[in-house]
Amino acid sequence: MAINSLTTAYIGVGSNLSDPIKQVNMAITALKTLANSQVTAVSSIYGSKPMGPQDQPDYINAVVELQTSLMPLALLDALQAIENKAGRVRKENRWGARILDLDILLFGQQVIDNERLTIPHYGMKLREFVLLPLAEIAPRLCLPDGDNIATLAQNIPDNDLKKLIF
Ligand code: A4P
Ligand code: MG
Repeated sequence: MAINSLTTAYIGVGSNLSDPIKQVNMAITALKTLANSQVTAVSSIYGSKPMGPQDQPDYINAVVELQTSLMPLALLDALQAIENKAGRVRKENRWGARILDLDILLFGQQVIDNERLTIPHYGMKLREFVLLPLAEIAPRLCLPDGDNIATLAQNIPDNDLKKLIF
């Protein structure tokens, strides 16, 4: 890949602690100032039921599209720095409550599987709170395996996902 070439990446944003709408908006603002990157689309803000343990608050979710010349691991480092700045404490409990979670859903059409990164994100096809916001901003997008986002979004139960802020 040529140096400085831009890749379109999609970031899943989620929060269910410490004023989640504020956390998601602050994360979107932070993404807008990310080095070597430009935000080109932001979904509506959605309210979603927790996937995983049910004894936790509902989530706020959104998806952001950006053009970036960062390499995937540099993008992950930058996202984790934003999570840490928001006060995220990493806990052992899988799928438990969190102040801010930033997942790289897609990085162009690249398929990546190493110790730190699995792209496409392993759960994205099964999550209404990822597919519906993603279909909102990129309906014609296809995954590296050829699946179309709009079709995946049409076929997933919405699990009471609600658009809160357009
Ligand atoms: N990692 C690997 N691939 C990626 C990727 N594509 N993007 C690694 C980001 N990180 C990736 O992440 C653990 C490690 O995953 C990172 O160090 C990175 O190297 P983490 O953010 O510390 O852990 P996590 O997010 O708690 O783990 P996990 O299992 O990925 O959680 P999920 O799958 O993100 O689920 N319900 C609703 N309604 N909405 C939500 O947003 N989120 C979760 C978290 C549970 N339930 C939810 C929601
Ligand atoms: Mg995560």
